[in-house]
Amino acid sequence: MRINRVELRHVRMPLLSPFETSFGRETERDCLILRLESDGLEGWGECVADRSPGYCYETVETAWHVLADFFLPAVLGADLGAPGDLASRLKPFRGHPLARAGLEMALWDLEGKRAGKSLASLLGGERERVPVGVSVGIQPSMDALLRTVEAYVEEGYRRVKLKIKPGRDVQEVGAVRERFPDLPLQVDANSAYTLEDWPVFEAIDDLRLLLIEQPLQEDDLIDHSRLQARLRTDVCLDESILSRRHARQAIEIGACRVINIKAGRVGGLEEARLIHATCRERGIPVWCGGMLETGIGRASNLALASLPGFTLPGDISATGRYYREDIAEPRFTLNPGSTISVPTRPGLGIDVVPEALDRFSLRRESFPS
Ligand code: NPQ
Ligand code: MG
Repeated sequence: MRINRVELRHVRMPLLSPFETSFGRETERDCLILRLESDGLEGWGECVADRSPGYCYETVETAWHVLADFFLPAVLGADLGAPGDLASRLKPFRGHPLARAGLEMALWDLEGKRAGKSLASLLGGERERVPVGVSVGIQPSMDALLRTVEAYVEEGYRRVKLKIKPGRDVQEVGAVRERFPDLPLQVDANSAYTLEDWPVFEAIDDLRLLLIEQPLQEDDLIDHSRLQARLRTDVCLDESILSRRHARQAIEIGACRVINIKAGRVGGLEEARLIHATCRERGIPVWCGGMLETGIGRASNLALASLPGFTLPGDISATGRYYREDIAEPRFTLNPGSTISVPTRPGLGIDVVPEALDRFSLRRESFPS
């Protein structure tokens, strides 16, 4: 597979409603979209870096820089093997997993189109539909929170994740649990707590949650293992797990009993698949996280979540959860039973809508120019 040309775009899409987490409140979602050309085929990729380094240190600007100046020159004109071999080609470069993963996604799309196989089948997926849930941001009031959760439950979501932060936790989650006694419920702190906050965890531990996601700092497996030892509720790691080694070590020291897998965070689908295998061998359930993806990244998430070890519902909501208009078709909708169907056409199995993509593009550049 020889890459003849790459087009890079900075895209900004308005969110249907603001999304607030422990690291901030967003009304628009930025990302980078890559279009690769290889022997008359095009491959699409999404780099899930955001405008600000809130979820992780990368931003659309750092990803643009690293792709334009280092990663793209390393692949342009070269004869590439399988998409998973990108790692060896990018070996001279450190870090920037979101930028890596965006490029790798486009290679997987190309590979699927070349082979006439869906991304799910290339990765070893086994499910036609995957169970999904919805991630609910921090709301302006208790009333708004209960109404928002109720609306998603009425829409058919059967697993709800609540974002929490210090001061907006026990009362909020307790009220949702009281109102929806049997709803599969989980929380995500995005690293906002320390072990000093033990009383919060002790209270939350009584609320029959599916899991508590990333309560402590991302570089702190040790305190996560101390916390997990004191909790009945499963700790799930997100930001802390950047590679299969992190996954293995976190499991070995009891830092978590569940892992959230995001291809972006771990540098691509190949590493995601390896983490899935590591967890499966050890009986650790995994689920597919979300980064407010466009239809391109959402299609990739659905393919990944079709692998057999993804036994918990993913943060892969319907397109309409986030966007009025998307840059790819068809839109993803919720099936009865809180599932979304995995694309079956070759590659990612979606079509990018050029007019929509142009309208949301703030900047574009072709390589080689
Ligand atoms: C998480 N995702 O699991 C992330 C957090 C996240 C669906 O909860 C812009 C605005 C980009 C908010 C990327 C979900 C974001 C964002 C990630 C939130 O931790
Ligand atoms: Mg998370």
